[in-house]
Amino acid sequence: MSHADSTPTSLRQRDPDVAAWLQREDRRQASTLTLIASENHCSAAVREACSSRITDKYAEGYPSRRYYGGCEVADGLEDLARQRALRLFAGAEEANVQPHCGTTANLAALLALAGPNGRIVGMALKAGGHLSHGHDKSHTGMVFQARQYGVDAQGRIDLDEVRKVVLEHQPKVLIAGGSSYSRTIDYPAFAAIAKEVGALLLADIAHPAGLMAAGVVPSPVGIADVVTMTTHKTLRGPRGGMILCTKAVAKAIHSSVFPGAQGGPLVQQIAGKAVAFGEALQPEFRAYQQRVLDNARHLAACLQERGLDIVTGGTDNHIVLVDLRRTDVTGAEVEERALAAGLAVNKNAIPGDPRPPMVTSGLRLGTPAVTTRGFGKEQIATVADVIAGLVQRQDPDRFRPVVQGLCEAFPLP
Ligand code: DSN
Repeated sequence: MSHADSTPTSLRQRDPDVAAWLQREDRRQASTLTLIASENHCSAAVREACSSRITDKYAEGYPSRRYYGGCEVADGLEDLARQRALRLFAGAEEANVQPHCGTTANLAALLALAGPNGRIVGMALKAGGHLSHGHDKSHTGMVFQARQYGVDAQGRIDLDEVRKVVLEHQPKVLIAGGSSYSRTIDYPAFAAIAKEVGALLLADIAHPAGLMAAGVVPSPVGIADVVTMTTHKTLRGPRGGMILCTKAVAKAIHSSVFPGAQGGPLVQQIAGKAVAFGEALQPEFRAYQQRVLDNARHLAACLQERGLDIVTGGTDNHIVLVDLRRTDVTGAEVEERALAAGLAVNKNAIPGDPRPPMVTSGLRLGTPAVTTRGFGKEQIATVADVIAGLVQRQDPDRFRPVVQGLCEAFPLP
């Protein structure tokens, strides 16, 4: 028998340490309700594609223009993913499915559109934006001349302020989108502001991409010059990024992703994206996204009934941002207590937060993952009871059985 034949092939036999950690993660996810707005549970088919042998393949370049031989399968998968992406986001002219993540997608897109040291304007992280929209700790705040806009006292984007910042700064790129903004963004208004100064509009839809693909909330596709996103949040695909754009900027975008920002694409992730886009083209996906939205609205209403404040008073998407300032607990404390009860949530700055980012006065909740498990309004109301109890400093152990019961009744896909 050859050496290769006798080598154990299963991960458990070959590397019990790593296998044990991964098993532990399986158990953690199964016994935890994920209410982190940026997380979801992708299908077994997506996971199978991502763990396929094509992880071995180098495919620098683009389909039919690779720097390596043997890329015919990589070409087929990338073409399929791009075609499905363009069907899913009708109105987009070009798709690039290679970005490894949302931040890479944003950096590549901004370098393509603004160039090094170019001027950009985006929403401040503390107002609900994202690090990669020009925050000074992000390369986007170092490589570009960035200015930021905030939100008004109610937590909503103030288009007059956006216009004022844009007129003053004269950016090459205006960014619309965020990571903890729960209200509809007026993309036509953003496009009009960008047009006034000859800027291009970049819409970052990392969070609501799935809701937009399903048509349950308004989309910037067909309005913005470039749309960036991640594929693993509401879109429920594998971890990764994607860029949609007009033909006018496509050449610059593609060469900014490769060779500009990345080397070989993660073809196994592209295969997973193709699977996820195929799933998202099915009618069930629209029904799922409608439930995500309905559940988020119900969660906001239930929390308000239980005396909690919600930033902006509600939500138009999958995010519910709880304002804890009128309570005597911080975001960090509730995050820790929730975990003890079996809920994964994240502390989050709220607009005008007086506390530092590792403490915060807010809690960001999201419904994509629990909706994938099958939650409806009744289960969402139970979750609201648990969160309200934790904010009132009730013992987390008291809630563990009810959370465990929900986990068992609504298993992972
Ligand atoms: N990690 C993403 C989120 O949680 O929204 C942002 O990068």
